[in-house]
Amino acid sequence: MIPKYIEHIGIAVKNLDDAIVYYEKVLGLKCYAVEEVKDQKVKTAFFKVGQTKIELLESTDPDGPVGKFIEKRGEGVHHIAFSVNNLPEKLKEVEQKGVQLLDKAPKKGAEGFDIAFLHPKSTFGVLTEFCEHKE
Ligand code: CMX
Repeated sequence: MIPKYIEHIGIAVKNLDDAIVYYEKVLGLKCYAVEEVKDQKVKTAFFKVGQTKIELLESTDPDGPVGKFIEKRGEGVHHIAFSVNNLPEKLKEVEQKGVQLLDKAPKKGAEGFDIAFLHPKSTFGVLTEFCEHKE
């Protein structure tokens, strides 16, 4: 079970447009995509930093995962996403090692990735995503 690299870091923000200004005007990164992921109740904005991306997440529903996160913990780092090969197999493997899965099977995420989350209570407080891009 070796993740290939950190695919992205998800950051919960109250307002996508305000946060994009910071990443573009202060850090000098370029927002190359904005996409709504209805299934996850978020609107996302992406920036490339080398091989890794920053994914900004604005909630589209106060009862969605990011809406609840901001209500409870405020803005900030929401999750870390590892790129993996053979996602269904990797999920089985970590489950056998005692990790609680939030998704037993992959779902469709932003940018056409297959994604699945591991519960932060089994991963030392870090909501962890595995993702796989099928060419
Ligand atoms: N990182 C770390 N801990 C988190 C967390 C996060 N992102 N979100 C919630 N928690 C903690 C809570 O603080 C809480 O801790 P305490 O019990 O110590 O208070 C615990 O996890 C359980 O939280 P909860 O409020 O009872 O449960 P929620 O209903 O908020 O659900 C979670 C939390 C992680 C199970 C849910 O957010 C989830 O299923 N997330 C996966 C999907 C997701 O996050 N999608 C958005 C991003 C999609 C994308 O990138 O496209």
